[in-house]
Amino acid sequence: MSQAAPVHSSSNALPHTYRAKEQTDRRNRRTRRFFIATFIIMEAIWLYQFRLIVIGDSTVGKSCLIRRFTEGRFAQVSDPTVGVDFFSRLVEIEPGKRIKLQIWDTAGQERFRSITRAYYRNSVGGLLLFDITNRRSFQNVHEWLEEARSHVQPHSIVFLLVGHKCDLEAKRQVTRQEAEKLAGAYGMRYIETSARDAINVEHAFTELTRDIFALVRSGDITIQEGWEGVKSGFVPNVVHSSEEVTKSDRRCLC
Ligand SMILES: Nc1nc2c(ncn2[C@@H]2O[C@H](COP(=O)(O)OP(=O)(O)OP(=O)(O)O)[C@@H](O)[C@H]2O)c(=O)[nH]1
Ligand SMILES: [Mg+2]
Repeated sequence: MSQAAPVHSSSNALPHTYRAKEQTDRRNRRTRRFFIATFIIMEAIWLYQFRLIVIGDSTVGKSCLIRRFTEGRFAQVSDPTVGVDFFSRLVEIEPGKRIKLQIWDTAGQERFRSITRAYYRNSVGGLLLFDITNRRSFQNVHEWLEEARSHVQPHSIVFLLVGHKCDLEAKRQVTRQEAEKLAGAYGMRYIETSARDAINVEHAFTELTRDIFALVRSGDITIQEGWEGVKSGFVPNVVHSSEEVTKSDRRCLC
């Protein structure tokens, strides 16, 4: 009687080198998914999203300040902003507490005013810039504030007054004292910054974010349907792979 031929499972029947390659590919795919998922989680978790607006005369340095904050670089030559530009960055205001900032960079030129006006209403905070070497830009601060206040109704914006280009001390036309006095009269903080030398750039955005966060925490600013100023955080619930991150649901951490 002839002996039955041994039965191999299909995977056992595969040549050894092919099986090894398949295992390596599987492992690589798993590792890649893990890193993508981890990256997305790192990027995705924030407590709140705040919308900020940056205003002030043309050439005071709004775009350069925002670029220094979001991209970490300074461009000596900067084209005037046309209408509105959009930037975004996460900031950690306390260990483990991250806020996503949506920053609207507006054109200072008068001819774009009808466009930029539309962005006040959905902003919870803003930087009001003047150039410390340009007295006229300081005198126009009042006009900018009036413009913002009249278009933000029924909400209000938490502003920070910023004296920009503080690296140009020799050309200064506005003293720190008078700028602090004006800020005090408006109930704002005052900070001097330089995008060129990266002075106080992080500080300006972080302080403003902290001030808004304190108002949200105390209930003075609330999340409202149909208003983009403050949105609640995004936290993935269960994460096993990059695909599941995109499907995860949103919940408020307030
Ligand atoms: N020395 C110095 N120059 C700066 C600084 N920030 C901006 N500038 C210069 O100021 C000029 C205008 O900068 P922008 O950022 O384009 O000005 P802006 O306020 O966005 O102007 P608009 O878009 O027209 O409203 C550019 O030549 C910049 O190089 C700074 O911190 N120090
Ligand atoms: Mg600009």
